[in-house]
Amino acid sequence: MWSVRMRASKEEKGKEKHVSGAEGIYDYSKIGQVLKVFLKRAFEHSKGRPDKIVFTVEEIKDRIHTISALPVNTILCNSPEEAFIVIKEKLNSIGISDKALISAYDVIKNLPMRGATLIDSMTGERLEKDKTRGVRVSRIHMENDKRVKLLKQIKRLSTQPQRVIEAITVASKVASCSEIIAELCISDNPDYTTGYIASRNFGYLRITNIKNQGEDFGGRAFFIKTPCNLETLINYLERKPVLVV
Ligand code: PML
Repeated sequence: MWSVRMRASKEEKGKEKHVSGAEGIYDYSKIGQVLKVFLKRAFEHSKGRPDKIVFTVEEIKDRIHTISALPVNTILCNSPEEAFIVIKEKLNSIGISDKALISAYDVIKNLPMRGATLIDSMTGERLEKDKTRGVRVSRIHMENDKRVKLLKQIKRLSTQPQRVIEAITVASKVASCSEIIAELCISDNPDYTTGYIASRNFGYLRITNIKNQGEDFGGRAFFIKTPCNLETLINYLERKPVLVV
């Protein structure tokens, strides 16, 4: 099997700005077809035309772990303020401190990164070594039958079901780590205002109006139970192939 990944970006004010990305795990015979789909996607993204597209096609040599997809639910909120109250209540109830939540929001709002920040769930301290890159969850794929089932469930709930499927795939891998208590995600797409919190306790909870239309901040924070072996955790998130079923 092969990991196929695409990352599209454009230069803005001298900085490389992320436009879109895609990835999956495929049989050798599907690689050409997948590359075409990913290329089309890179050029048709609402965030504009990229000026750089990087493809990685890499043979998977490790065993592929199979994990279950998190169950999906939606909480309707009318504003980011209301969303924050719901998120705080849910995260506090599983042991994440206010300090940690505030620290996560601060990074997501003010320090744009491609990857996720790792936040100590008690002290709020940032734990990732590379604070400009963050941690990137990779080598993931949702099994086709599961994808089709979930698409049926969410197609009336989201204008962008594909985005939701990809987010559930990421969140399921993240939630499969015992060192991570929960995740908070806000899309960096200015037109997409639904975010989520996810954990093994309450599954994948979509939160509407987590930010206002037009705001272009966004990112992911993983709340970590310390002490933990960060190197092993990051290696699993970034490098271990996982199939979500
Ligand atoms: C992103 O990739 O932009 C984050 C996606 C968040 C999806 C939230 C949802 O609608 O379930």
